[in-house]
Amino acid sequence: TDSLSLSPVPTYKVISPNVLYTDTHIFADYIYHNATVSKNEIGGTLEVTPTETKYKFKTEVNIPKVGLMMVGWGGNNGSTLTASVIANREKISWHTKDGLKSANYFGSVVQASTLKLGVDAKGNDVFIPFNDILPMVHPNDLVLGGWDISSLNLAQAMERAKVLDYDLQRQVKPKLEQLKPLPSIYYPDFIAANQSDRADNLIPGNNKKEHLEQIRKDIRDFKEANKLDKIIVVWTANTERYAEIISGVNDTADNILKAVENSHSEIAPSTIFALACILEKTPFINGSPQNTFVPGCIELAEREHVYIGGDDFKSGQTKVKSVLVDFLVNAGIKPIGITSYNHLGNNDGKNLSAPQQFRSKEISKSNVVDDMVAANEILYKPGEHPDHVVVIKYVPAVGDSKRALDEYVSDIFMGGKNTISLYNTCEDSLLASPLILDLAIITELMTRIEYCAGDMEEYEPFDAVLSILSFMLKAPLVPSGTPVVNALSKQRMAMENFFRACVGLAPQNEMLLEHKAP
Ligand code: NAI
Ligand code: DG6
Repeated sequence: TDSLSLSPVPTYKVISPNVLYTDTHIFADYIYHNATVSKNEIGGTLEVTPTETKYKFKTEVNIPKVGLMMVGWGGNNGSTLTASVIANREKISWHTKDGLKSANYFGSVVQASTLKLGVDAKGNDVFIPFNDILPMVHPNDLVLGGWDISSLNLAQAMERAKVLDYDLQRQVKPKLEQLKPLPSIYYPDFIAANQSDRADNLIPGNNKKEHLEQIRKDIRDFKEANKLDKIIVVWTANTERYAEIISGVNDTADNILKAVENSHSEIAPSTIFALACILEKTPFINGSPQNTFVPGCIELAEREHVYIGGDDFKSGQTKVKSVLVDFLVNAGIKPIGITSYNHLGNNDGKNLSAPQQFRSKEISKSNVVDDMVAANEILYKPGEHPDHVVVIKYVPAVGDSKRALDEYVSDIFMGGKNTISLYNTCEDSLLASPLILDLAIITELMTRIEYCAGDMEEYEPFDAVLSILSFMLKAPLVPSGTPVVNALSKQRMAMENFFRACVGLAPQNEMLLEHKAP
């Protein structure tokens, strides 16, 4: 692990009898405060019992050498991310009509946001970079690679994407020309027919078991060739149609492995990648909306104790929605109609112009307000929902610069109506690419944290389904039977407070009692 950008030495130290630092680990004893609520059978009153659960957390502090392999590496997100990491690594600046620009990691929670550590002697907040809370891999140190059904090298892919400024493209081109995606799996039935003309870089044959084995080998070879300690794989390839859930085929771990051996038609490329990763003990994150994680795939991840996360990067319109609806409902205002139009002209938009692929995206974009609505029975009767419509149109002329138009109509005080209209224009890939980094970096960190609670004798990893990634995802995958949280502030709090717990710090509460009752 030569020349890593981030020292494993933390920039702060928690002084507490509950926290122990060793050369290899941070150990923290933590009390998790919660409250259980039950209804009194007789009077119907809610009875609330404060609870305390003791946890121990153990975090490995040495930062490994990590590979990030992207499926769909030659797409807009994959090529934009690769060019941007190289530009950051080499501290490149470039000229635009607005002046000189320099490489940055804006839009990455991990790289460009801060969190409050505590207060100083005068009661002023003290902030640290998010990535200082625990030792995390720096994006400049990631070894990038991946697969694409299109054979273009990364320089050609970057030009095709038309996302980055020409003067930047010009400077990173020599490095990108050397990078070529590995051949991938193409089952035409799963993505739009309009993608067929770029499918010229394929693993031969129709045998799904052989495809799975080839992907497993690719992961092993990449690890070996680059002397990596770990690999994280992120799906940033085209949105697929939903796979049908068929009993005996993809409903259990054993059935799905058998179905792959039989090359069953309902096993999607993204599921082959997920299965290959799980069998290689490599975390796999799905950045697109399709149901890659069919029940058999989730069962396999649980059985093999390999982290999985998804679905669908939450980049722009949906991120705002998961803030705005949370704000409205928590302000006692009742959204009754949400209408979201998108038009975009990149290859993602082209693929989504096909009905089945659009349907996958429509589902992930539409479920995002469910938890906020269900939390307020003053505004919404059980089962009641705002009208919620999502429209996506392909308009080649606007390229990657997606337009998102939203209208929120709400019932307010005394029969009044409130209408909020939003219009957002933005390079879609510049919003999504930093999320790939956050997903990979937090997932890698999670592989170095273990916990112990109750009568457990050993430290163990967490549930295989990484709900901690929800902030970056439109339709968060959560462990079976646990609630989905979509509200952005809650998702951020969950990440921040979890990492604070790992260094023995109490959750952020914002009570500011030191100023109110000094
Ligand atoms: P893109 O269409 O530019 O890139 C996708 C790439 O995947 C293409 O290069 C294509 O050749 C490749 N591909 C398709 N099937 C493949 C397979 N089986 N194996 C390997 N490669 C394959 O799309 P873009 O804009 O990069 O987005 C990627 C995905 O991320 C899409 O599914 C999109 O819906 C999703 N997404 C994008 C967001 C954004 O803001 N850009 C936000 C949320 C999700
Ligand atoms: C049209 O909406 C294309 C989609 O791929 C989105 O651009 C992407 O999913 C981002 O969506 P959002 O709602 O997070 O901005």
